[in-house]
Amino acid sequence: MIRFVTGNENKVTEVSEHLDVPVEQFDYDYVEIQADDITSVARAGAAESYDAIGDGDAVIVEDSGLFVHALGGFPGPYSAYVEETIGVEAVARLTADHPDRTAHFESVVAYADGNRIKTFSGRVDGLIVPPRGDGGFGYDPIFEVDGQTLAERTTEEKNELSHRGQAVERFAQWYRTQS
Ligand code: ITT
Repeated sequence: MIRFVTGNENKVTEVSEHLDVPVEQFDYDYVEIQADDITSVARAGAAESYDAIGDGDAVIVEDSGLFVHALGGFPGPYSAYVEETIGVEAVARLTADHPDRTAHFESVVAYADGNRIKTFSGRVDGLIVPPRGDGGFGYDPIFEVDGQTLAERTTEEKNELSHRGQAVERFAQWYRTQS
């Protein structure tokens, strides 16, 4: 059993489909520190969650963000805040007339067990487009890879190429060597 500290059920679905161990969602709202890189955010979140829950069981957290190249990497670590405030369609409109519509998603899974914190990252590159598709969550409808947005793919298809799929796969490979 892996304890995944997150308030985002979509993340739990994706991670559960990817791992061959059961995943338990733990809804603890850790502080997301202000940092330019999501690795620091994930590390701090895993350490805080492990200490706050306090029963000695290992935890993972996952932090992710969308980095739009024409906008200097915005919204990056602030992706959740920007989604909540202006919404994903507004982010697509910001680059609609820009010659460079490239962007990438990053994901970092951080594992903490009291002795150590380990991080595993993933990245997928794509293009910002007007929204298409009704699968996935968050920025999926405006992020296109190989002609399809992530919202036009099934969870399994998304996991095969996504930032989170890669980070979780790297975590899973390491985790299997631990028991
Ligand atoms: P936590 O409780 O795990 O923090 P969260 O939804 O707040 O859940 P983050 O802080 O990692 O997650 O914020 C990530 C933001 O990027 C948020 O707006 C997501 O909707 C978006 N995002 C992350 N991964 C995504 C993906 O695979 N597809 C689309 N949007 C994604």
